[in-house]
Amino acid sequence: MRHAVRCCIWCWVITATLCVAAGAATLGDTFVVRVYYTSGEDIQRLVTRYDVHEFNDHDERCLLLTASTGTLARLRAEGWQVMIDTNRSLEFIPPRDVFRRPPPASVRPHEFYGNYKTAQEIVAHLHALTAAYAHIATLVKYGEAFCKSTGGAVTPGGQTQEVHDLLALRITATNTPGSKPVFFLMAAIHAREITTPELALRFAHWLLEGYNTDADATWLVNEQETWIVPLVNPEGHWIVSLGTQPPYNGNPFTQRKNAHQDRCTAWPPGDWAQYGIDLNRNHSFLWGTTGISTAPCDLVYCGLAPASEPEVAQLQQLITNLFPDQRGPLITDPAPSNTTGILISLHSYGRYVLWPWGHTSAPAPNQAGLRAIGLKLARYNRYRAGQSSTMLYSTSGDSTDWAYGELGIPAFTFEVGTSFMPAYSAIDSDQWPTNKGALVYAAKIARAPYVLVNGPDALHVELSPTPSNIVVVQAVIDERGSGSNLVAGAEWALEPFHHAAVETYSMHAADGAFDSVYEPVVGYLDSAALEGPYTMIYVRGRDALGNWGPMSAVFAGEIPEPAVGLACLLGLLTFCQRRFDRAHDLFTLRPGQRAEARN
Ligand code: 0X9
Ligand code: ZN
Repeated sequence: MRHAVRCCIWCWVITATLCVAAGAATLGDTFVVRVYYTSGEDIQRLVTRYDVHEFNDHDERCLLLTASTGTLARLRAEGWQVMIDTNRSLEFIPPRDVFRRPPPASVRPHEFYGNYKTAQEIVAHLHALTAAYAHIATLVKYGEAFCKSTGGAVTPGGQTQEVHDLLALRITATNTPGSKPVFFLMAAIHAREITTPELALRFAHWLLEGYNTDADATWLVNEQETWIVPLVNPEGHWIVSLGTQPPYNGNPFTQRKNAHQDRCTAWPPGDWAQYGIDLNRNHSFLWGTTGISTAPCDLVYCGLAPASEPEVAQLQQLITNLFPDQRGPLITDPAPSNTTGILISLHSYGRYVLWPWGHTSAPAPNQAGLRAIGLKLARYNRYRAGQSSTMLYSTSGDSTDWAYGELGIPAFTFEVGTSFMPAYSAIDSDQWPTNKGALVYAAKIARAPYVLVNGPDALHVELSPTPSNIVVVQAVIDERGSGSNLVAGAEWALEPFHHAAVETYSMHAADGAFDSVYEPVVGYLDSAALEGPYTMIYVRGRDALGNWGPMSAVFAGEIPEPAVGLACLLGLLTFCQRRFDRAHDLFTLRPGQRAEARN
């Protein structure tokens, strides 16, 4: 009964929406449909046979699928309860006049579907970045994609497949010695998830342009290595953009897999059948065990063998070279709490943060740590967070199960956005601002993710001048996303806290007592200390359990002019007069040397 009512409401909503939408856009022959399930087996059946989106409505108990009219008929014939989701269908199929117009010959050839970069353009962009930032960025060829490594190919439509190297951008200041923690960011293992390479490139820009202008970007480049693979599946990306080119002149093709024509001749790539191997089912950890298909045209075809595809084999090799193996051989072995390094694989869509295991609903041996990090990342992007198998569906051979299962790397899938191919403007209006904080946070905890996630964040680090030679260091220590214990302390230093023999200086609660989960803190330093080789001030906070969180920094030169500084100072002085007085007693200031705390 409840169902019948819901059905009628749906019919009404669909009809009404269709009428309202008629002026703006019309549905084509591809829809986004809701398919209702009753059991976990239903989910797995749908996932392995249809083009299921990264969406699982646990309340309504339905999945979203892309379906052509033929697929729709087939679903219904198989007895599934299916509803067309009109709004999502319209979103999925953009207005013809905007995107389906054949590009005039004068249009920049390296963009498609608005301003999305073609594979060639992404390669050119990477070369340009490494040329402009040669002191901190290098482009690493870590292999060749399938068609390049096998001598090329022609599509069933007669076009010569564009072939590609596999490229990674390594960002680090090479003049800081020693082995460094690694943050590995990969994107577009699924070709049609075309906002993800753009997000990876925006993170690269943030680091490179921020070097020497943003204090946090600067220490991340100095102290760590960031590896960015914006196009894990470059030849698949070329197929996607081919849909917008002559003779097709339509929407991008929804190619998900690589360009390996393994016993499938389906063309053009559809939601129901396309050639290629699903690279996110091809990794060698428990390959081929669940959530896969062995039919070559299926969307989740796992290939003939573990890591059979060079895109996967070479990626696994690259990651293995960068990270130590930190997990034992047994499926139940946890990685140690001081595990170093972190990996994020960007997918679309659904607004999820997901962690291993993906192959089983059993918790991973590091479930508590993975969950703590996942929830923290989701605090930044406000996505829903959960174990990938239970939040969505089970898969095997995905990148994050491999990275965690094989090497113990805390590895996360982000499902960004609300459709595969939104208007290009959605990247800068939504996806990048939404995810930037989460990516920066992941980078900041890369040294010891399971440890640092337990401590509070250090936010809003600022310096203010005083009438004397004392500079006030201010910050906010925020424990709310890290276990919500009380903040119990904070400290600043002129070097990163992990440096040997670093001198650290205590900070005080601005309101006089550490008695909250969110504490503005202040410290004091001798401005003479800033005339030395030190260019940044680092701050970190500690909770009542003794957990230190990741550090944040400010440039020593970022002391506001007195006019602004005085305004700040007036507020500060009334706020923490007693602390300020006490500070004079606590510090011995020696011109030209660093301030030393006596406590
Ligand atoms: O199915 C996938 O490979 C990922 N979703 S997508 O829609 N982008 O294709 C999800 C991988 C996460 N793992 C599990 N859900 N087990
Ligand atoms: Zn994906």
